[in-house]
Amino acid sequence: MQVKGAIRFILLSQLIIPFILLILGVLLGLYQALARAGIIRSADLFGINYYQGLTLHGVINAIVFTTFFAVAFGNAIMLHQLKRPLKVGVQWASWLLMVGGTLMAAWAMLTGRATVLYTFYLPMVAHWTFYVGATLLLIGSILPYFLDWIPNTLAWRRENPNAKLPLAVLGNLVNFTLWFLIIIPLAVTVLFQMLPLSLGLASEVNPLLSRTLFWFFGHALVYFWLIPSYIMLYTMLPKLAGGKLYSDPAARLAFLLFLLFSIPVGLHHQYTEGGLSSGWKLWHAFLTFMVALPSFITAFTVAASLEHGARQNGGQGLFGWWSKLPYWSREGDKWLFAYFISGLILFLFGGITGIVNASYNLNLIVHNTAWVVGHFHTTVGGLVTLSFLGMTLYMVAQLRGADVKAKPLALAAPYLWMLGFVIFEIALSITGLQGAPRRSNLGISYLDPSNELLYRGDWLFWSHVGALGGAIAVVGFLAYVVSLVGTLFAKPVRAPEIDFPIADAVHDTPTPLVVNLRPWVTATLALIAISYTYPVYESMTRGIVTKVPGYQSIENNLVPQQTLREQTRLP
Ligand code: HAS
Repeated sequence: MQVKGAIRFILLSQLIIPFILLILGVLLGLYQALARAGIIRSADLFGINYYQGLTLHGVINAIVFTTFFAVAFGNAIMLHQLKRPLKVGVQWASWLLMVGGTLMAAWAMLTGRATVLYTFYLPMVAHWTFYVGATLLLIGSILPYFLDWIPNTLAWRRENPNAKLPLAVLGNLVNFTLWFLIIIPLAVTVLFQMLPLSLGLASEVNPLLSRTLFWFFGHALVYFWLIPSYIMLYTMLPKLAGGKLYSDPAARLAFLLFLLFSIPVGLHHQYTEGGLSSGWKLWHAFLTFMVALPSFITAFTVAASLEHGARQNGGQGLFGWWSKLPYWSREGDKWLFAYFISGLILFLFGGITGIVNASYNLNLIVHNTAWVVGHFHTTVGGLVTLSFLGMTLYMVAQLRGADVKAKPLALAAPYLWMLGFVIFEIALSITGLQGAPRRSNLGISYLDPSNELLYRGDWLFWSHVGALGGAIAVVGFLAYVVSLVGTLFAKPVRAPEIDFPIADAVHDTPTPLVVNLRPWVTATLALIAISYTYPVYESMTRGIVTKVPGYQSIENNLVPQQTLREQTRLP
C-alpha cells in the first residue's frame, strides 16, 4: 500500500535516526573487543572512556536502535495488515518524545555524566537527563500501541467479525502488551529511586529493590527485541524460501507463550544476589525453561517451513533440500533471506548458551563472565540485529521507492556478521569458562603483562580470537552501511509503499486456544503476581545491601555522588 507525507517521513526517520547512532554503537563495540584483548591498552580512546563507551554501546545498540525499530516495524505491520490509517498527531507525539528523549540521554552519556552501563544499576547514579530521556523514549514508544494500534484493531474486528486476526498483528500486539507491562516496574524504580537520588532529593536508596524491579523489565525486554524477528520468521521467511508457513496455530501459540512466560523469570539474572530466597530463584529457573519452549516451537516450525519451501524449489532427500534455499539469491526481495538464515544459525548458539545460563547451578560458573557476552551477541547481536538490519534496508528501499543498491554487499553483510559472531561467541565462551570477567577493560588489568599481580597470559589467545571475530562482524556491518546509504540516496523508480511478502500457511485450522488474547493476559497477570509478590516484598524488607548512598563513575573510578551543582560541572 502507498505511504505518503508525514507518515512516510516518520517511518523513514524512525529507521534512519537509530541507524546513524548505531554506526557509533558498532564502532564502540570494536573498541571494546580490542581493549578486552589487550590490543588497545588505555583507559580511553579519542576522549571516550572505556566504561563510557560501553554504556553508549549498550544503550544505543540494545535500547535505542531496538526500540525505534520495533515502533517503526509495528507501525508498518499494522498499516499493511489492517489497511487502516495511522493518526498523524499520535505519530508526531510519539516521534517527538522518542527523539527528544534519545537526545537528552545521548547528551548525558556523551558528556560523561551517565557512565552507568545499559543496566544502570543503583547505587551507580547518572545525571537526571539520562533518566528523563530514557523515560521519554519509552513513553513515546508505547503511544502508538494505545492510540493507534488498539483502536485500529478494534475497528478491524468490527468490520471482520469472523476473520482471524492476521498473525503479524497478533505478534505485534503481544509484543507491545508485554512492553507496557514491563515498563511499569522500570518506571517505579526510575521515578521513585533513581531520579530522586540523582536530583539530590534522596540520600539513600535500596539497590536490591531496584535490581529486582529492573530485571522484571530486563528479561522480558529481550523478548521485546525477539518478537519482531519472530514475526518476520513466521510471516515472511517461508515465502522468501519459496513455500508456506508450516503451522499458523503453532506460530500463534509461540507468541502467546512469550506473553505468559517472558516476565516471571527475572530472578535468573539475580541467582547470585543476596537477600532473595533460593526457593524463588529456583521457581524462576523452572519458568525460564518454560520461556525457551516458544523458541523450540519456532525452531521446528521454521525448519519445517524452510523444508517446505526448499522442496517446492525441487529439493529432495533427507538433507539434500538444504541446497535449494535462496542463500545467495539477488532476485527481487530474496536477498532478505540471507539476513534471516544467518540470524537463525547464530541463534542456535544463543539458545544453547541461554539454557546454560538458565540452569541455577551452571549459572554460578558463567555469571558475570565473558560467557554471557558471547550469549547476547548471538541473540540480540545475532538474530535480532540481523533481522532488524535486513528489514531496515527493505523498508527504506520501499519507503523511498528505490531499488536496493550494492546488492552483493547487502548479501555479503549478514554472512560476514554471522561468521564474525560465531568466532566471537566461541572465543568468549572459552575465556568466560577460564574466568575472564565481563564489563572489564582487560587491556589495563588482566591482559597487561606489566601487571604482575593480575596478568593472565592464558586468556590472551582466545581474547585475540574474539577481537578477530568482532572485527569481521564490523567489516560486514560496513558492507551493509554502503548498501543502505546507497539505497537512501538512490533515485526513486516507483511510488513509495509498504508491502511485505506474507506467506500462507500449510496448516491453518482455526484453534480456539490461540484466538483470543484475553485469557492469556489474565493468566499472565496471575503468574506475575505469584512469581513476584514475595521477591519484591523480600527486596523491600531483607537483604544485606539496603540503604546505600549513590555513586558516580568518573573516569575509571566510582566516587560518592556529587551534588547537583557539582554534577553539572562534570567531567
Ligand atoms: Fe538471555 C542473559 C537465559 C534468550 C539476551 N540474555 C542475557 C543478557 C542478554 C540476553 C542481553 O537464565 C545479558 C543481560 C545482562 O546484561 O546482564 N536467554 C536465556 C534463555 C533464553 C535466552 C533461557 N537472551 C535470549 C534472547 C536474548 C537474550 C532471545 C535477546 C534477544 N540470558 C539467560 C540468562 C541470563 C541471560 C539466565 C543471565 C546470565 C547471567 O548470569 O547474567 C532462551 O529464550 C533461549 C531459547 C532459544 C532456543 C534456540 C532455538 C533456536 C532457533 C534457531 C533454529 C534454527 C534454524 C535454522 C531453524 C531454544 C529458533 C537451521 C538451518 C540451518 C541451515 C542449520
